[in-house]
Parts: sequence; structure tokens; C-alpha cells
Amino acid sequence: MNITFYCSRRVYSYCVLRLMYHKNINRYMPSSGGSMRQYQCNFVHMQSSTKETKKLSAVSLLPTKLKEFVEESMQICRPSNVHVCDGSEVENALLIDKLLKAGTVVPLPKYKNCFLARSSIKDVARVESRTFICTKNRRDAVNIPKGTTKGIMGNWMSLEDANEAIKTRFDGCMEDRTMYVIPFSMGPLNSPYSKIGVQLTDSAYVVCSMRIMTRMGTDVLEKLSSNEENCYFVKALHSVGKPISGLVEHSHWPCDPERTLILHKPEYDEIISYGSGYGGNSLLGKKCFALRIGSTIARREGWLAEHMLILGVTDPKGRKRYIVAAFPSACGKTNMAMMKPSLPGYKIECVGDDIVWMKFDTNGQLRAINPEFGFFGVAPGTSQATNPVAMDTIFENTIFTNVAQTSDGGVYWEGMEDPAQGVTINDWLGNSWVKGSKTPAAHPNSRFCTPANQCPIIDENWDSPEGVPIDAILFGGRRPEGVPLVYESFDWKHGVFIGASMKSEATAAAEHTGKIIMHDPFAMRPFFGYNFGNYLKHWLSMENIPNAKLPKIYHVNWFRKDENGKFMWPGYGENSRVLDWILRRINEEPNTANITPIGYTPTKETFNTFGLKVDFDKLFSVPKHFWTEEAKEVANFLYEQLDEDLPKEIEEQIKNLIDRLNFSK
Ligand code: OXD
Ligand code: MN
Repeated sequence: MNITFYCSRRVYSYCVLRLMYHKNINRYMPSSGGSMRQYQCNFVHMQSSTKETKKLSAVSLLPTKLKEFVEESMQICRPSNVHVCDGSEVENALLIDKLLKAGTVVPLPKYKNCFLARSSIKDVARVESRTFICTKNRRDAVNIPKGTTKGIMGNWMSLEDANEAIKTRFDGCMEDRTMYVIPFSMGPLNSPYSKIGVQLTDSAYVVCSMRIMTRMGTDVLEKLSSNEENCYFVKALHSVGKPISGLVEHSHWPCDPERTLILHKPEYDEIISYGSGYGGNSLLGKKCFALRIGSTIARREGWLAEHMLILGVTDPKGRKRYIVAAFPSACGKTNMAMMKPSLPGYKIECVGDDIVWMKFDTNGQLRAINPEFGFFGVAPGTSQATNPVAMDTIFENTIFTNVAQTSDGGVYWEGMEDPAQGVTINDWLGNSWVKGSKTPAAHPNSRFCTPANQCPIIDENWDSPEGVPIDAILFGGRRPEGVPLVYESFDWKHGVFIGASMKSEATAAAEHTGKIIMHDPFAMRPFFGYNFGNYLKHWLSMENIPNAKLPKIYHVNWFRKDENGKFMWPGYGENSRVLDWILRRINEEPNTANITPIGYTPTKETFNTFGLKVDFDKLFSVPKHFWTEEAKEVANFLYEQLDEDLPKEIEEQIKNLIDRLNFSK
């Protein structure tokens, strides 16, 4: 193999210093310089005066475990170059330049340092049907449904089949390309809650996006080698696959959609992703690590890795609380995390919009970090009206994917304010587009990938190694019928049952289409790293943590419609009224709740609807007929999906709900 190694002077110096330290070398002479070169050097041992003339690449100088991972993957993928990433501005500029030359991205001169990528039409979303958890025993990865029921909580593949699939896909898949080595941290590098990963990829688009979404580069390498005996990292191997000849018009976006496969081996903390460059399939720190592998690590270590936003809310008296909320993909987590509250005196600050890692500390306080470093948000629907904070965040240092482009060098998507007179639009495929066209301008799952610290309301503790204290957990979804705006669980077990019963209208974030209502327990259905029954047991076990102060649990639904199909609640900034009530509950204000069969709902006196035209009674009604059907359907779902894996406590919750409904008016 004749491979060229690239890295920056910084990475190389780091590697050389390590080697000098370990091998007792006193001096080295770099034979080349520059910002991003092929580095090699001669080492001089002062004691023996011997001059080592061996060419040493940055890879050969990496911590042993990492070196082995890279070298083994090089043997399989056979790249022509290897580039160890340092995460610097210079490196990023170099890669963007490469992407511009390849036509993978185009510049957006209207904004500062923003680019637009157009993917292949066959590679636009997560592919849940091709995503697998690979374990020795099937039941460790997925719950076993009853009889012939099809399981919907993830897919299992045996390790043997996975290894065979990897062999047939990865053999020589990086020939004539560069393999990038991306050291990254999920969470602040110095936080006890954080974990390190290393992703190998053949996509420069992925490197640039990972630089936005994670803390990546030389600092992470340094952290890895600071404790070489316990050098731990999650291994993530990614290839877009070879370009396929049939997709000539998208040759700038190599992918292999027919053979795409996303595999997770939780027993080895490994991720292997092939064939797709789309974010959820290729930015392996996000769904693959922070949720699927993360949830298995969390179970092992006694914490929670969840599909949730984190926000800080300060009331008019200056009391601040942090809240996490789990909504299925594309249900408005980013909007809520960046909410501009309509209620006077309230302030919202954003910690994260998609993923949370949280753990009870030794004082029993639940503390959370956002393991990510950026936002990979759904663009359509984002506007000055719906999310002005996001609009103030995303027009700098951002990679947009599959949005429409305007003739003045900007972007456009459905819901966004119209461009100025005379400005024309090209849709996400690059074709000329006019308002009223049958096809959308932007792909419904088009995204912005933007640094979190650009958010004008980013919380002062968003990057804090100790995380933030959590006082409430919200579950929610798009429920057009029957489900009140907000209700509170009776206790922790009931809250876990509410999470298990979550449902929502399908979205464009994955391959599902249509407005069907799908079960999405804990908003984790596509992201469980292990058997959902065991996941429920893990959540239930939090009650046994000595002195754990269990946060209150709520269900919210911004999407209830009236008999004319109109939304009953204005949503967005008005959702601060729901937070106001939740804070009253947390602060144990008296007379704030009515008891209903499904949980506590707000009293009219303590839920602020001042200035709004809403029908309070309808918004909070708990229709007996609807809920009796709902309870039956949820019970059926849980019994059929989980069968033997259904925890006794959840069975009890089902019975209790049915009993409460039977005895209600
Ligand atoms: C996401 C998703 O991209 O949930 O965040 O699909
Ligand atoms: Mn998500």
C-alpha cells in the first residue's frame, strides 16, 4: 500500500512530542513544513547519536489503541491518503475548498462563511429500515414481540451477519480517496459526563459538519494520550461508498443508497456506517453515538442518554430552573429550546436542542449536559415568526443541506419570509422554482448545521463540565385529537408509563411518509441501543438511587385541533404559559391542579391565558371515550411489542389507567 499521510503541524508536533517522551528522544528534525502537509521527520537520539531515518507518519505516532483502529481500517478500506484532523480554521478552510472544487457545496455570499450542499435525491434522511443493533443475543438489542407481531423498536443483526455485511461493503471502499481521522468529544472535554469518539470517514462534508456538531481536534487527541493505559473511545467507521454510475447528476455527492447500512455493536462500543452522507447516518457522534451506543453505556453506568432538548427558564422573580423535553424528530424541539416567551418577565436560555446526557449526582440532583456542540436543525418552518432566535443564529458559519437557493446568494425554504422583489429561487435540486409550484422549494428534511455558541440565548452554563440541574422532564408529540395541552404524572412510575405511551404524527426526518400517528416511546423509537423493556426497567430503577430527587414528569401537546381542523393553541412563544404553570407546580404553589384519570391538569385560576382567545375547557378536556380507546390501544401496543419484556410496574400502570377511566364520569 502506498499511502500519503496528512496532518497539520499542530497534530504532528503533538505526535512527535509523545514519541520523544516515550522513546527518550531528545531532538527531531521535521523535513517538511507548512499548514497541512505530508509530515515526516528524522529523530536524533542524543545518547547514542543514532539517527533514525525511518519515515514516521502522524498515524504511526498516535496512542496505540487509536493507531491500531486506524491501521486496521486502512487495511480494509485502502485509502490513498490518511488525514489526521486537528479541527483548526485552516484545516476547515482547506476542506471547504476541496468541497467547493468537487461541487459538493456552493458558497452563499449573502452570508458570512455559509455553504449549501445538495445531496443525492436518494440520500435525504435517516434510514431506519437499514439501521441495526448488532449483539450476540437478539434479546439484548431488541425486545421480542408477541407471536408474529413485527417489532418496531429497532432492528437486530447478528454479529456474524454484520461482519459479513461490513466485509462486502468496506473492502477497498476508500480507494483513491482520503480517509479522515476525526477525534471528537461528546460533551465538554473536561466533564466527567463526556465521552470521546474517533470517526474515520471518506467525506470532507462529514469532517466539516462534525467540526460544527462536536468538539473535535487535537485537544481530544491530547486527552486520549494523557491516559494511554485507559485510552477509551467509541470507534466509528464511516464511508459514503463508491459513487454509482447511475447517479451521474449527483456525482458530487457519492453514496450507495441501495447498500446503505448503519450498524452499532454496543458490546464493543463500535459504529459502522456505510453508503450515506446524510447527517443522521453520517455524523456518527449524534444519533449513533450520543443516543444508540450512548444509551447502552448509560445503562451500564447508571445514567440516561435521551432524545431531549434542554432549556433554562427564569421567571419574573428571577428564579431559574432547567427543563428537558423529549419530542419525536421534527416536532419543534429546536423551536422550544430557543423560545421567545410571550409572558412578560420570563426568560428562556438554550442549553441544547436534541440530545441530553443526564445523571443523578451524589446529592441526588439530576444533572444534564448537551453532548453536542452545534444544531443540526430542520430548516423548513423556521422563520422570524416561528423561531427568531434560530434566524439570528444560523446565517454565519453554517452548512445548509438541501434547502433552496436564492439568486442573491442566500437560502430559502417553506415558511421562511419571502425574498426581496426580483430575487429568484432555485429549489433544493437546483431547478428554477416559483411560489405555488407543486413541489417544495426545500426538501422537507433540509437542515442547517450551525455552531451552538452562535445562539444569542445560549445559556451561560451550556458548556459547563458539571452540567445543569434538571427540575422537570417533558414528553410530547403531535396529537391532533384528545390529548390536553399539558398534564402532570402522578409519580415517577406513572411518568415512565407516559413516556412509554408517547405517540406522534410521522415526520420527514426518516423515510416514513403521511400523517399517520406512530408510537414513539420517549421519542426514542429509532434510537434505542438496547431492548426497550430493559430501557423501561432502567428508567424505573432511577427510583432506587439513594436520595435521588426525582423531577416531576409532564406530557405536553401543542398540536390539538378543534372540530374544524384548526389548532386550538397558538404555540411557539405562548408555550411559555405552559412553562409558567409547570414552574408553579415545581414551586408547590397551592390549588394549581385538577385530578383527571390521566394525570394532573391545570386549574383555570393558575393557568395564565390572559390576552389569548382559547377555549380552556376544550384545550384541557380529557374525553372519556377517546381515552378509553387510547388506553386500550396503548395497552395492546405495549403487550404485543414487549410481551415477556414488559416490566410488571408498567403492566400495573396500564391497569391503573383503565381503572381510573372506568370510574371517571
Ligand atoms: C434529528 C432527528 O435529526 O431526530 O435530530 O432525526
Ligand atoms: Mn433529533
